Amino acid sequence: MDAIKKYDKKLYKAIVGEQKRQQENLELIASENYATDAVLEAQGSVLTNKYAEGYPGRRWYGGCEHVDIAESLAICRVKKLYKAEHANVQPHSGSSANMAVVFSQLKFGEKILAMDLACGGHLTHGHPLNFSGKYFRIIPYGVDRKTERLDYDAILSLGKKHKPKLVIAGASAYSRTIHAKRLREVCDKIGAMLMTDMAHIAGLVAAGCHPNPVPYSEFVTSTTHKTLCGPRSGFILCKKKFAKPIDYMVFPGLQGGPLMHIIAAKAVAFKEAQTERFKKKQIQTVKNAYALSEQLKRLGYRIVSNGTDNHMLLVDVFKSKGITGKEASAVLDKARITVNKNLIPYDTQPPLVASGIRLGSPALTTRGMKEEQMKYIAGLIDVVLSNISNKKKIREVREAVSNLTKKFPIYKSRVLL
Ligand code: DSN
Repeated sequence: MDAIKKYDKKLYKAIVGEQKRQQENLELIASENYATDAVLEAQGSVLTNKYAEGYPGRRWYGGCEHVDIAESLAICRVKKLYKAEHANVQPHSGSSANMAVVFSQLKFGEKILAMDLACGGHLTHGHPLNFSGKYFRIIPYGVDRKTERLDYDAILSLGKKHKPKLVIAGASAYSRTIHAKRLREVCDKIGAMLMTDMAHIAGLVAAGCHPNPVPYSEFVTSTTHKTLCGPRSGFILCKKKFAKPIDYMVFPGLQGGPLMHIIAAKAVAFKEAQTERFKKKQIQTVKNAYALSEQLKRLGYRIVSNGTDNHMLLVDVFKSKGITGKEASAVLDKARITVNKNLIPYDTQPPLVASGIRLGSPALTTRGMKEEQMKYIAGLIDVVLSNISNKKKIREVREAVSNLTKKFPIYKSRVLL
C-alpha cells in the first residue's frame, strides 16, 4: 500500500488499523472470512477502470475483450461448481441478487412466503423497511417453538392457506440443514416458485457439506464473501428458461456498469472453491462449529436447536447467563473476541438488545484453527461471560487471545490456495 501510505495518511492508518484488528482479534462473526491474496489482487486490479455494460460478447462499450474473458470464466466456473443451468455474476451483492429475482418474477403486492427475520431469516426476505417487505405481501414462516428447527409441514399449511407466488428459503441465523428438496415439494403442492438464498452456506454447498439447493430451486442467490471466501459481492443461478428475465432485470433493470474487478475476483474464488484444499477447509469449518457448540454446551450454555449442522451456532446467553446479547457482544469485544448479538427464535428482548449471540467458524478455520482451538475459545468465552464486570479476568482473556492469534497469522494462511 505504498501509494496510499504516501498520498493519504489518515486512510492508510485506518486500513492498517483494520488489518491489525483482523490479525489480533478472534473473528467469530458467522458471515465473515478472509479472502485469499489472489482474490484481493483481482479486486485491486486495473479492471476497475473498465465500463462493460451488457454481457460478454454483447457490450455497450468497446475494448471489452479482456473483461469478457474474466466474466466468462466466472460464469463458467460458478455453473460448474453448483451444476447450474444459467448464472449471472453481475449482482453487486446478495441483496441486489435477491432484488433481481423478486422484481423479475413478481408484480408489486404479490405474495412471498419467507423465513421471519426474528427466527433467523434475512432482511431482504421481507423486512417491512426493506424493498421486499415494502413492495410485496410477506407471509413469514418461523421455526418450531420446541425444536427451533424448520417445520416443513407448518410451511406447507401456510402455503396452502396463502397461496404465495414465491417461497424464499435461506437464512442468516439458522444453524441447521435447510432441505430444499422438502421446500420443492411444498412449492409443487401450492404452485409456487422457490428461491433459495444460500449466501451463508455457499462454501459448504460447493464442498458438498450441505445439500445443493440448485436442482430443487428455480432460483438460487448468494453472496460470495461468507463461507465461499471470495470478494464482497453476489450472484444468481437459475434454470435456463429464466435466463433472459434475470439477465434483463440485473442489467439494465437494476444495475448499470458491472464491477469488472469484483467479477474477476469472483472468477478466482470460484476456481479456488473447486480445489480439494477448499473442500477440506469447509469440512473443518463444520467440525469447528460443532466442537465450539459442544464445548459451550458442556460449560452450561443453551445452544438454539441444541447444536449445529453448519458453520454457525446461536447461543442463548440470556437463559444461560442472565445477560443480553448486547451485553455479551460488548464485553467479548473488550477481550478481542468479535461476535454479533442476535435474536433467538421467539425472543423476548427487542432486536437491538437480543437474547443471543451468533458464533461462526469460517474465519478462524481459514486461519488454520481446529477443534482444539475451538474448545479453548469456548472456555475463553465462558470466562468473559461469567465475569462481565471483572476487568482483571477480561484482561487475562485478552492476553490469551493475543497469544493464540499470534500463532495463526492470517497472511500466512491466506496464501494457502
Ligand atoms: N449481514 C449478513 C449476516 O451477517 O448474516 C447477512 O447478509
